[in-house]
Amino acid sequence: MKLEAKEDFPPATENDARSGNSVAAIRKSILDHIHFSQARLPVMATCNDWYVALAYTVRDRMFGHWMNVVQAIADPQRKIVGYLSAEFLMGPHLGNALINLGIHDNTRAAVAQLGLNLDDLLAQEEEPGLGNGGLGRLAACYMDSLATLGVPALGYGIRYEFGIFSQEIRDGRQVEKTDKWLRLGNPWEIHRPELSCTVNFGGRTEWFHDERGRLRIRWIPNRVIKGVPYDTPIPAFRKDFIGILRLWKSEAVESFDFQAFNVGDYYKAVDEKVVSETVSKVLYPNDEPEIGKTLRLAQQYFFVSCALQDMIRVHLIRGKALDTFHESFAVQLNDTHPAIAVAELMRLLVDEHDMDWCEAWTITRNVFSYTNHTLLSEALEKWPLPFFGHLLPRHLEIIYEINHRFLEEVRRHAPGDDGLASRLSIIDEGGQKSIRMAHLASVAGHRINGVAELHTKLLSRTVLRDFHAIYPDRFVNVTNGVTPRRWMVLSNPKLAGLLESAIGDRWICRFEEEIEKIAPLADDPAFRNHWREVKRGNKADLAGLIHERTGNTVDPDTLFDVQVKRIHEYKRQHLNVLHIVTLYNRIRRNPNLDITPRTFIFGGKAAPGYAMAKLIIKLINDVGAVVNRDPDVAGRLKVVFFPNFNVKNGQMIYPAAELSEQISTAGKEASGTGNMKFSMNGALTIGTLDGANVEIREAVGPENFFLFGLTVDQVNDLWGRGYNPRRYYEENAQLREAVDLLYSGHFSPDHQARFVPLLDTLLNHDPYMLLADYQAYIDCQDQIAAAYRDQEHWTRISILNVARMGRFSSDRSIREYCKDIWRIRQGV
Ligand code: B1N
Repeated sequence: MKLEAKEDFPPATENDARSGNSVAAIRKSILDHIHFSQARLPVMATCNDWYVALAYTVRDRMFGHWMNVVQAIADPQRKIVGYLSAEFLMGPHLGNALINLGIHDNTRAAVAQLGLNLDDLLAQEEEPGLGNGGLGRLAACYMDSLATLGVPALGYGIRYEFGIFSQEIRDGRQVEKTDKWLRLGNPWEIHRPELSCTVNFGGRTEWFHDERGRLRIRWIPNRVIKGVPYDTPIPAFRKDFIGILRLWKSEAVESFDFQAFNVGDYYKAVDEKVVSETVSKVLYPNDEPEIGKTLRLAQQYFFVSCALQDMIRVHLIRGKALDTFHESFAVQLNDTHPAIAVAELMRLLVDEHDMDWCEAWTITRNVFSYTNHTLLSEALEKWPLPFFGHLLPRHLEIIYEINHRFLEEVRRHAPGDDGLASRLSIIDEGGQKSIRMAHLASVAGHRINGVAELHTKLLSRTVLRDFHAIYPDRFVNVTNGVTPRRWMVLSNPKLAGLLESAIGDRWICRFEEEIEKIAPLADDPAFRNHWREVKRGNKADLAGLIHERTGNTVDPDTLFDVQVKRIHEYKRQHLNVLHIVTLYNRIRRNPNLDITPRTFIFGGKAAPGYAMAKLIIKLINDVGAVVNRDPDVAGRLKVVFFPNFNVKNGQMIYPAAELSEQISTAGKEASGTGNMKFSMNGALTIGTLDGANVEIREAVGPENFFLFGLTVDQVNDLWGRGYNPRRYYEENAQLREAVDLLYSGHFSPDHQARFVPLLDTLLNHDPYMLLADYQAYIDCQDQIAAAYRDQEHWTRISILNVARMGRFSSDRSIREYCKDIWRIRQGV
């Protein structure tokens, strides 16, 4: 089907009064929205009114592009990507849209003519924090790249009413505040009630005879809710194209209200509404799953069912029969959170659309592929059987059937190997029986991918080893990437300007081919000077923000050493603290010591129930409090904890960083993506051979990367030989001195034993091998301190880091997904 623009309805064009991009057109449009959308007199308009009017002005300019996407979605020749993710950490839309639409400068001018400052309006936007960290932000970068590469894409997720909590630091501790991001409305989304879906829960299944006399199964649920989609356009960079982010809100189904009203039970009706709306109420703030949380499974099933119903609707609108569904859609499972989609598509095809099981399975296998984001066993999703069957009785039966047929295939493949069958089974029979979602995703997916080379290799040797043994061809690697639009052009305009003056602006969407053209300039002293000026400016900006947010004064002429990411023991923020305490001890011993002055900047949220992570936050703040005010330190060391690390704050922090801390225990960080953002902004990396660090080091050159620490093999070896962390403590005076000072209560005079749980863990178990890596880390940091003193050399390395980051654009990642996984031709 081709949607023709009828003559009576000419499409809007660039020159339209409503969508023109001149300063005058933008100014007029803002004023129109103040009047027609906000119903305000300009003199009475609040900052938020102006922000909303501007947001609508910008949104208007995406609707023409939207129609192109509708055309592509309606075109049966074009495959659509359905990206299923429980999280989309988009970050603020306005600044990004101005950049991608190419109207930033004209908008700034238009806003100025209205007597306003664009930065104030940008600051007004509440960030949609619908994700925890890397996984959710990756989904956002991928939406940007899909649009920019012209691939028709629908991102499906949940419109959480409350996103990730906002973090305040009080008395050095994390305090969580609910994130009321929708309080003042959301001008970016289009509410589409006519596309609502219903979703069932609970109840039971029963056999029945259909009208043709065949014996079939139907699901009699005991609860029905409605999913209502809200669409947000994700603009391509300077192309007439967008991606659609379609997020579902849960609501009560009208019929339920009516039933209750009929018997006069008003309160029951209202209660029904409350319970139904709970499903999309709040994002789970953990970056690993909590087992057996009904609401979490309900959330997953809710958005996945809506998404699949929606895709089937689109497919049927294309005028095609369901047996070609896999030609219309490639569906990516962003980790196992949406893996229930496998059973749901089978249910929709077999139960609702009367398809034969084998045919439905072939389609399902063709449609889905699965991305794994973690090897941590505690993070692999499992649902206890009784509990799963209670919420989704029909899906439990379907999973049993999938598993039965799969295990038959396994037994044919390896007759008599019952161990293999039980290791591969979707049902974990050991102890409390449960469903292993990674197995469900791996049985169905025609491709399984890890997110960095090392991670994919470890995945096929450890958690999915048996799958790899029987289906080696399903495994592929797609190393993560990040979008240079948000993470360079938007967040680091000074650097983008310098790059543009040197090599033009093609690097913004042809990053892989173009960015390396700055490499020769590493040898140009004048260019290096400009480079340093850019970094110095960004550091001064961040210093201002740090002062505003924390009251700390930091010196932009010190080395900015930054670790921002979720707080987790495996990420080893406390190893960084051990380095700080070591330097502090050296200064205490010799107050005149000539050391490279550093500012240590930390940021990140701890899961509210993760006591050790919260203690690490307190540790950073307590150490900071003592070090920052010690007169002997004389400003040579500063430690700040930047509160509420999120996308908006990240955009200020990455551009100002000079040293990027990527110090996880080898084998624990699947990829990392912050490591890429830092390096693209000219920070050098201190890192272990973990996740994408390995590839970053290869790309920038080993001589331009500060490597330390045990490798994955060495870590495993050491566990095998018997790891005794206390030995490192006893044999290393510097380490002992640091640990002892922490034990002594020096940094926690109000509560001497505060850090004992953390320190005892290090000395007795040390599951992340901090003590084993301590000396190598300190030695590497000492080298860095020396290297920083040669600013010409440091700048050279910084330029080469940026020049060699071509591979780490999310455009490259998406090209690989298109080719190796989705089998999609690229669009416009
Ligand atoms: O996904 C990122 C990677 O760069 C990181 O290394 C990885 O840690 C991160 C359960 C997760 N893995 N697993 C999660 C998030 C939320 C949740 O409820 C697990 N996040 C990652 C992108 O590939």
